Amino acid sequence: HSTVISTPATVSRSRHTSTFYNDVVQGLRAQQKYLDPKYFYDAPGDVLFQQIMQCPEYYLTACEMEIMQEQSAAIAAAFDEHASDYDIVELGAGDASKSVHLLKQLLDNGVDYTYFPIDISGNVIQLLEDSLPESLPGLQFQGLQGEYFEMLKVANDISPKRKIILFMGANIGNFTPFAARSFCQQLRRHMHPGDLLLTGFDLKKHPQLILHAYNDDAGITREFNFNLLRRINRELDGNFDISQFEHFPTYDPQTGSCKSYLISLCDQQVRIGDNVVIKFRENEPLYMEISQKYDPVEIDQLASLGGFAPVARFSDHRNWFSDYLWQ
Ligand code: AVI
Repeated sequence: HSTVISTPATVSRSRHTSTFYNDVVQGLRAQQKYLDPKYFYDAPGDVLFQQIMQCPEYYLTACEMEIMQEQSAAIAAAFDEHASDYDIVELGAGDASKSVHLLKQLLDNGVDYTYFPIDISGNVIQLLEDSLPESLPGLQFQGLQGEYFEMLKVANDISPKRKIILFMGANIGNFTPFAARSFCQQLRRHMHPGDLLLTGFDLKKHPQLILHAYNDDAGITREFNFNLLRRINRELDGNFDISQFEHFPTYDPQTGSCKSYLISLCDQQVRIGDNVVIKFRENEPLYMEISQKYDPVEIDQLASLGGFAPVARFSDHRNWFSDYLWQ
């Protein structure tokens, strides 16, 4: 089983760009200004996120890497206990540097599966197409660029097998708890009986550790946030003056909500294209991202509200991060 299927399904650029424009304008015109963090991930944003994952303060990647490196055999065994004849679908695959350990374990076990990495970034899918044949010789895979549910349908059209869905890297934390619940419910509606979900959660821990992870000393997370303003300047003909905004990450240990804002440093006007002018007051926040932290009780509640039943949990040695297997 060494066929490589390598034509990515693409979403047309013009449609993508106009959705970007509409979302940006809607967010900036709102009473409480916000941007959708999914737009962080253009080519420069992908590079910055890679650098964040290397930051000593950003413990999440190391924790999940440890789980994948040391517990892939146990995870694969749990897959086989609860599913048979399956493919692997990864939502928000990124560079797949963590899942690659699990994928290798499954290959070593002789599991006959196709890997469907889904990512919003065409750039990421292209990188995977280039790197996977080398890092995992013999892997059957099909990169899918686009929105998760749309592309999950495509994967199900291509292969009738059961799907084990990977949603790792605390991506679920980029939804509010309310939105995470409706995401789980929606995802479950796109899944079939016998499908499984492996999803990563960053756990509540000392607030300072969490805040520091989103405020690294080298300032890469700050650049990551600024890059979205730069992207608006580049792609939507905006004129954000980055020097007039300050990166302001927060963490509330009670709710577990880690939120990032950009604070306007003065009264200013920002133009987007020819038709839109946005006014910022001095000290007005622009809400950029939530990275929600959970405790195990909240995770079990989310599973049951989303229509799932937890079947296994894999944690790093400090218990800072958990990957949960749900059915
Ligand atoms: C992708 N996601 C899980 C990251 C997080 O931790 O919320 C994105 C990120 N934002 C700032 N640093 C990392």
